[in-house]
Amino acid sequence: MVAVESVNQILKQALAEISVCEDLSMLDGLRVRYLGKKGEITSLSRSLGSMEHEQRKAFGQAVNRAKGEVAQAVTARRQDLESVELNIRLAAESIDVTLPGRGQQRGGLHPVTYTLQRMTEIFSRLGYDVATGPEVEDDYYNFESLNFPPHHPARAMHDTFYFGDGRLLRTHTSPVQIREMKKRGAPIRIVSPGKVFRSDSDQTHTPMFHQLEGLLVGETVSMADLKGVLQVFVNAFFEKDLPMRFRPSYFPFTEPSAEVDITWDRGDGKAPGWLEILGCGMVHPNVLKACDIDSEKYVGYAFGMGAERMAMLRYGVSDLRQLFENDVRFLRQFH
Ligand code: 2NL
Repeated sequence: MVAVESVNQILKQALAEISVCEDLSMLDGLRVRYLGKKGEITSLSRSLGSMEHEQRKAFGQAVNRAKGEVAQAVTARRQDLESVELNIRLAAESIDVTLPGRGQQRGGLHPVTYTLQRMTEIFSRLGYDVATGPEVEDDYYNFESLNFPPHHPARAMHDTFYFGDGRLLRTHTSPVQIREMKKRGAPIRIVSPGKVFRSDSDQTHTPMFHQLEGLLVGETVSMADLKGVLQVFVNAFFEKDLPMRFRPSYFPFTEPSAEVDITWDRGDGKAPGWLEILGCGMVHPNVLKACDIDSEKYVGYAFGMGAERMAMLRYGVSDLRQLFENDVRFLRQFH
């Protein structure tokens, strides 16, 4: 029975190796080593021919049992290893659907942009067309056509940025309205929002700011119409009835000219004071003439106001510089 003992010995050895095998390709190597064509157990069958009947029967049974047990052990081990591998993959690829999302930041426009849009829209609803034009202008469109005499001190009021070649950065959006009057003639009703530039920089002035100008030219236009329209605008913009007053002023391009104040409660307990918010007047006949509009037949009013000032009043911003720092913690509040 020595032969059967050796089969059991190989079987024991095979089962031991299979039980500790840790990977699938090694396991297949073991299968080939024991059960393959030239495998250790397969080879045992070859010695059957030389055996006596009784011994052969016992040996054959032992070999067959060994083959069966090894095959079964390999299959069982393979299933174990495959399930371990699958669990590792499932753990690695799992998605925790309860985790919070990454979120999406919402963008928005600058408060001055919202304000300029709001100002423009109010006049749009009143029937004004919206006109825009170049930020780089020349002396004619920025000054001469607007009745600024050459070398007149009023030009100094505007602290102009010059390029040195005759071009300049517009100091107001009036040039846009000059271009529109020349193009379309009278009657006309427009507003021109946009960036303007003045070489001026301190706590209350920035070298670039935004403005909305308005212009209406017709056959029967009066200062009373101007006052009415501005009162409607102010009430719409601030969403309440605000007392207004007109103070005489001077601009080269309007005559008469006025500055407009509203009453404003600063919220400091003191009585509300007057606060200047815009300049306006009746278009000077020389300006109409420069635009080839008959100044005997037509009259007009015009006004201009700064958007930063209006934004500060609307949103309660106390320092102009906050509008230019672009600190997102500040800007986010206006979305
Ligand atoms: C202010 C004052 C003003 C105008 C702008 C204007 C335009 C044309 C003709 C006549 Cl084409 N006038 N614009 C008139 C009066 C005042 O602006 O303080 N702006 C911030």
